[in-house]
Amino acid sequence: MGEFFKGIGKIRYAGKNSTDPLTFKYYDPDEVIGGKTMREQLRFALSWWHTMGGDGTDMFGVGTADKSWGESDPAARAKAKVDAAFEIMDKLSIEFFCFHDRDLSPEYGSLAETNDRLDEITDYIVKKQAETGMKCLWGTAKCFDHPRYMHGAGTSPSADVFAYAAAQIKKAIEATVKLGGSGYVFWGGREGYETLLNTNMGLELDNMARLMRMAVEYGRSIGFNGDFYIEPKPKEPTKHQYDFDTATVLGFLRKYGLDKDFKMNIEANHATLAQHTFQHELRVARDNGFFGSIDANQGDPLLGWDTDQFPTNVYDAALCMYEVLKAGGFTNGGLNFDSKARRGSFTPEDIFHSYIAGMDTFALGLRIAQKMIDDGRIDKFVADRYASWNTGIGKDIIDGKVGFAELEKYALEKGEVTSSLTSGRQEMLESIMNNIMFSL
Ligand code: XUL
Ligand code: CO
Repeated sequence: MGEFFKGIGKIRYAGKNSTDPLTFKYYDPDEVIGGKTMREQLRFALSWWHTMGGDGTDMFGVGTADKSWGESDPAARAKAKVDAAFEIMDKLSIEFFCFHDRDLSPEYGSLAETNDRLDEITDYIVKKQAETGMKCLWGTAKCFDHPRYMHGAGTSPSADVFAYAAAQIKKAIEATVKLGGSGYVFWGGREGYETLLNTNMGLELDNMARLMRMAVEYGRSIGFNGDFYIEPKPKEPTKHQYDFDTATVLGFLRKYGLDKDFKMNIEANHATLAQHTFQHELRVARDNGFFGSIDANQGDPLLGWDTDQFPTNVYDAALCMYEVLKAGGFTNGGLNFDSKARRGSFTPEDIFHSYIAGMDTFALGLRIAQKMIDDGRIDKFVADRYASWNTGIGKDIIDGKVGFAELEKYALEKGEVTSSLTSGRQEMLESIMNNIMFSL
């Protein structure tokens, strides 16, 4: 096995004054922030699909980057991909990876052969994991690219397609367990509809829940004790996707009794496609006890689709890490870069520049988020803003001691209440945020 990235050594932390682009300026894996090392707080993961397979192909043109890893035969390429992925992870100090079944090994003539070939690759990965200590963050099944899934997988009108998807997911869960994965993701790119004129939405959602229940039952029966995740996204490729956003998914999970086994995998650009901020989606998950894992990327505010760019927006990363720290940090989850270098960034070094940019952005985000918490001004402002709920009538409402009759009496006695209001101080808080960010 040769070296794929000759001339690129191990990327080291060189501090913020370094001008060497192939160094980390802010990610110092062993530095302790908020009681844990940065590597423990951030749990970075490589995405097998964009990094190892994505060659820049788009609707208007063929790929620009060579992701053949020197092999034309699919099986040899799948194995070379493993070697290249482990080299990238080692050189960037990334300890986790995420995969779709078909990223690891493609489809062959029959499901049986496809499964056998996948076993060969996962055998090889297990060997590499034993040598290096690299871990699997989560696995998933690619139930959206093959034509059989044109109308959905779990929500297909065809029961045969549902059965095929179940078989594929069964195998993907087995692969995840074999690789020691601590998560299993459902992202429903084709689980939705183009028009309700041809769609039995009620049956499709019931069936999606049936598929997820079977996945939980099977996963638990073979020793998977990690988290199942749903990764919400409102649209693209389907016009309307059922897992629209975190709030919608919560309603679904609770309706079907799946809420004990599932958490959220929040993707930044999916949040913005749902017209939410990244922080909003994380807050909804955290407040409901469903925070799990993150697909870190960013969109382009001028484009209405999922551009999956490597994250460089430090403001968003700081607010994200603030939610992560407030949620108690990651347990089974981590920060997976579901991000791809731009089509014009086609050279092997661009993989390294992209990850360095994303990892440094989240390292800065972590540093700032911890500072926001230590500084305390923002948390104190919010606590003071809601102080009326700690005593008096506010506490009586929370304690269930009063109803409409008592509140009417209180309001009649009190008279006009505008004097109880205080300023929301948005501009002051945004200024404090800038002060915290730029005084690092
Ligand atoms: C697609 C997307 C997927 C999931 C895994 O928008 O984010 O790559 O992360 O299927
Ligand atoms: Co994703």
